Amino acid sequence: MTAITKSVDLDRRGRVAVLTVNNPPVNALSQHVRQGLYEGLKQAISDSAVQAIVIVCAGRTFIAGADITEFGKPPADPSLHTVLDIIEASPKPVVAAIHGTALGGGLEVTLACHSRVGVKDARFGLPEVKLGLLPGAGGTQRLPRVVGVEKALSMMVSGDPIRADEALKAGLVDEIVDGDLTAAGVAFAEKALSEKRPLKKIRDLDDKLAAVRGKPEVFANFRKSVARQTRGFRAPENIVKAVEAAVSLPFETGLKRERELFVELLNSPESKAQRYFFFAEREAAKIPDVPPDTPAKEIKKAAVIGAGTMGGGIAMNFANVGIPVTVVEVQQEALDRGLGIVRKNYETTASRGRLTMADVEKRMGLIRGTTDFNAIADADIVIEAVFEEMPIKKEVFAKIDKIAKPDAVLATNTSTLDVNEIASATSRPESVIGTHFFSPANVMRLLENVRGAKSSKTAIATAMAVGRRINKVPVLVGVCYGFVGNRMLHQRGIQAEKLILEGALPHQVDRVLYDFGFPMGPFAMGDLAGLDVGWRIRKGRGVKSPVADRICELGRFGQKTGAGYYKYDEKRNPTPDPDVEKIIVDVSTEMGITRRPISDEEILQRLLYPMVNEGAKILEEKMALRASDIDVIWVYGYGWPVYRGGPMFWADSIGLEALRDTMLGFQRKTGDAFWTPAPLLNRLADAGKGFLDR
Ligand code: 3H9
Repeated sequence: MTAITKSVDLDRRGRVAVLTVNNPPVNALSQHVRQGLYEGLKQAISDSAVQAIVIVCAGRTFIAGADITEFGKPPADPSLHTVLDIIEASPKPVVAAIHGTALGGGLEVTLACHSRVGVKDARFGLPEVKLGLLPGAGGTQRLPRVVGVEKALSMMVSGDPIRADEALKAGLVDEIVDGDLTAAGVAFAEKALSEKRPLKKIRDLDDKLAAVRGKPEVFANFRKSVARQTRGFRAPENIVKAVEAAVSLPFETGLKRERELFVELLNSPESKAQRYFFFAEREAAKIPDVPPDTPAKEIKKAAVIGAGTMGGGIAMNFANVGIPVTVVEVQQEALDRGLGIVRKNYETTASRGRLTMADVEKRMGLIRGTTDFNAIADADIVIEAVFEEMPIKKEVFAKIDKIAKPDAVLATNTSTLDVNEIASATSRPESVIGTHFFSPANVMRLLENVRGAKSSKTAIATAMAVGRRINKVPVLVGVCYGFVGNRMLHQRGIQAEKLILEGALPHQVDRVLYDFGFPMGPFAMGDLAGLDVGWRIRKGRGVKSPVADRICELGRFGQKTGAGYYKYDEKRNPTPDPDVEKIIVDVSTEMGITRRPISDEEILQRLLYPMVNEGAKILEEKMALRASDIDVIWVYGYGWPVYRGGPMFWADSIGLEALRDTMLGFQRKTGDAFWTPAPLLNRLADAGKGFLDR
């Protein structure tokens, strides 16, 4: 065995050379990997004793793509293109032997090879779109030649990998193998040699492209089918353009076009934000004082207290990953209703073809409903999801304390209450932690794990691990009103209300946020969630919100009553309502406010800058570990467009000085202390720094 570089070895098995990449954790194509592959191939090609070459990877996966940390730095030779050229031009067959995930540049390496074999649980994908990029090493030109234009478009625009059986069917792999992968790759190469198979270069294939040549409607239909989910993103359109080039241009010219489109994306703000977010998401898993080796409790059984909308949704998360879960309710009727909704949710998913009825039954079989509180006794984690009222929560926790296993993690799904006070109702506050799920809890990816003053490291490690296990993105936050997400949302809400009183209308405010990239604005969101919830809370607290209160007094609770801030037709399509406009104008008049036209720019600044300012306070109070955690919360919990990174990244891209000065301008105009910049914002603005380079 010869070490070509620190990450690539060359070995020989009879007449077959084996190049092994070993660049943990995911065998990304760092410079030394490219160098190793290039030099290794050169040696193997010039070695007369070698007749075929196998490329295989050590560790947990095949090459998972280009090394993302190299983007934005000066390019270092050899380029990936140079490596692919030498593979494809090799006079000796090159076979890729694949396990784990062949992703991005990794899959592109295999597409330059003459054959591909993979183990049965391997996955194949071009996920560059998730980084705001396109496959820039021939992927947009080669993949359609193998799997056809429509499949290639769908793989590249979704970025989702396909399984080995699907890859085999699509012609993306030649054979599924088992046993020792290197041996299987060598055996395949031997077979190719003994059968004297001609070298198959994907660049020479044309039949799948010819099938759509002169049919622009294929692309038009595809664009239409993805328009909604790709709104605001730049990469999907460039991917489609690159595939159009594959169909209409010779291979080499197509590659050049791919390059242009790739470079355009690489330099785009959208891709910079998405690449930042890739690492932000992974960073959120890291907690400085709870290192990865902290023992986490293995969750074999879970229990959820409360079968309401949240409780049912939380239980589904466990059942979805095969963890038995007990749901406890006080009344049989409420339990039946809650579990009935869970079943209906699963059946709806099945009716859309995303689950089989057997899956539905299997999952329902993992959810056990009971009115007997003692049934939580064998649960490794107990999650309370009852009414958001402190006395009730404390009563429930006192009860849990008496029954739950001594080492169980006790979690509360509170969204507003003090986790420390809840924990004080137990004899083991170290086992208590907040797990703030977002509605619908079975769908939304965000999980705010709330660290109480006494939460143990094991409780934290367990909440983070179980969050990942149930396919959430857990982010650790501290105890404060609204935690991180809702605390910032509240600031936005205050301004939304002021804006409509000063002269804007709900649909203008909503449109500005929709155009920014949110799925909807605050008024449409209120109508969706139900305006009665906030109304009831306000009445309980003796707080007023003149416009919202008047709308609710008319029985307009939002979508469910066919009217709220908007009117809805039977398909729940909204239209602005003159009656609401009249209410708003009346309230303005009663309050002595002279309405004025408000620009979209002012609306955006007044909605989002206060969120950033609150984010600065949250950071200073250490309620979030880092600015990027806040961004993760906003992207996964509130639909902040990922191509704008998140509020803190976005603020940095505007410049904190400009942002702060705009806030001061609003303060001068209104005299409102609301606009006082947070001390951290001031300090960073003065120092010319951003939240992310603190
Ligand atoms: C591309 O290929 C462009 C080309 O078309 C051509 C250009 C010319 N680079 O996710 P994990 C790190 S674009 C550098 O927790 P998992 C990651 O940050 C690329 N680092 O593991 C983390 O570090 P840390 C196309 C990378 O098992 C550690 O590895 N490819 C890269 O849950 C473990 O990651 C992609 O977009 C990378 N490419 O999931 C694939 N990938 O431990 C991106 C990961 O310090 N990667 N790291 O926090 C993934 O989707 C997942 O990492 C993967 C493993 C599925 C592979």
